[in-house]
Amino acid sequence: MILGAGPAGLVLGNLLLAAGVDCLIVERQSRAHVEQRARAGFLAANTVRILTANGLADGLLANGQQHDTCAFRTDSGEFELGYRDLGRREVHTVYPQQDLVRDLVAEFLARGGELRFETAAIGISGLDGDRPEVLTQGPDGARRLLHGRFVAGCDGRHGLARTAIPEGAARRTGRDHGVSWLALLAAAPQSLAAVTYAVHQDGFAGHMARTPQVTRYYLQVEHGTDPADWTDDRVWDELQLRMRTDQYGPLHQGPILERRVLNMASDVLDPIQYGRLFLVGDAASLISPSAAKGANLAIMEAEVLAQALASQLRNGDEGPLTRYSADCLPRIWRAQEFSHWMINLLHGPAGKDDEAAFLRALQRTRLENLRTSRRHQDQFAEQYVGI
Ligand code: RFL
Repeated sequence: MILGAGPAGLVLGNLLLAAGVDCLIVERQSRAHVEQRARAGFLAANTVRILTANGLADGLLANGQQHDTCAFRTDSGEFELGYRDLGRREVHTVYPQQDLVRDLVAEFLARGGELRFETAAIGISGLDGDRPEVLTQGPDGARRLLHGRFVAGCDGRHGLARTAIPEGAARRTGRDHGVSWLALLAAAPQSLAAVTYAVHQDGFAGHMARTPQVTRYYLQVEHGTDPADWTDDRVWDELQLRMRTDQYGPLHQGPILERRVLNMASDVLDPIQYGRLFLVGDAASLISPSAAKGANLAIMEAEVLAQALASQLRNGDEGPLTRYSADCLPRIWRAQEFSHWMINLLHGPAGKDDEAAFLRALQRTRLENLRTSRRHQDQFAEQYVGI
């Protein structure tokens, strides 16, 4: 039983079907909702490898764009980091998450999988035994009790699965980074060839390609900001200021299609399994979008869990399932460490006091290291484009 039809649940479901393991996905939202929910866009090479090896990459190979460079704009100028120039073979593939979800839903159904939309998991029990149960509520309000051998909690950060682990059986550590981003989707083509991170005294601004017609932008805003306060004109004025368009040329402008405030927060559960329950993706570990790792981690964990479940169900080998958490956590922590480093790279604290000035000087030094030192650039590229 798989809870959630995001990247984690859909990749897991597709891989299980390919391995001859029966599974059922329940998803709280409608099909239209999950197929239109715009989130991630940057897929790592390892993610593309998993999707390609499992026949799930036709859409992204046909329509994704390859990106091999990112750029930084600071008070002291602009610099680019080309990962290929830094000796990396890997690139990012830019493919909107909602398009990937649409492809994965279609493939899961084409493989004969059962996917119940508008059906929420509302209770999980029996995780200590060998026949766990999930209570669901469907669109007609009817409740059904599902039985299975295992439960995969792929239901994201606000899902039910992580709350089903009994008190004391897993430790949650986490941090609110004290920073918020206004996440914007603009109906405008990308203005810059590369992902661009602008570090400005008024706050961070980011430019990221999505599709030929749509570009994602981010603006650092105060905690508690109401997105409705940010009119299209205000958004474009602020983007132009922070992206320093007077120095580097204008941005292609268009209507803002979506604006939402993200509070940058991260957490990790340890372990990410309990009895017959296994957590995957955001349900296991929430990661701030500062380094674009969340969907990638979700897909890599789904691969590990699919292989472990197949070993258990087909060969009776419990080892990989027992090790699931230990196998996934080092990669989760490497991604968390890099995302946290990126947060410190992109955001200096506001304010005039000595501590704020000290932290801003450290931030400038980090950026300067990245601009001038090949060793820093190599390390950045390794973590940015790979996991
Ligand atoms: P999801 O995608 O949240 O899917 C969970 C699904 O579970 C459903 N659900 C339930 N279903 C049944 N019963 C219940 N009780 C349920 N409760 C919840 C939900 O409706 C949902 O469909 O989790 P998953 O699969 O773990 O995938 C995680 C990714 O979605 C997430 O990490 C990324 O979007 C993060 N992220 C990015 N990641 C990248 O790798 N690269 C990026 O470029 C990137 N950019 C981003 C991002 C996240 C963003 N936001 C909005 C947080 C950009 C943004 C703006």
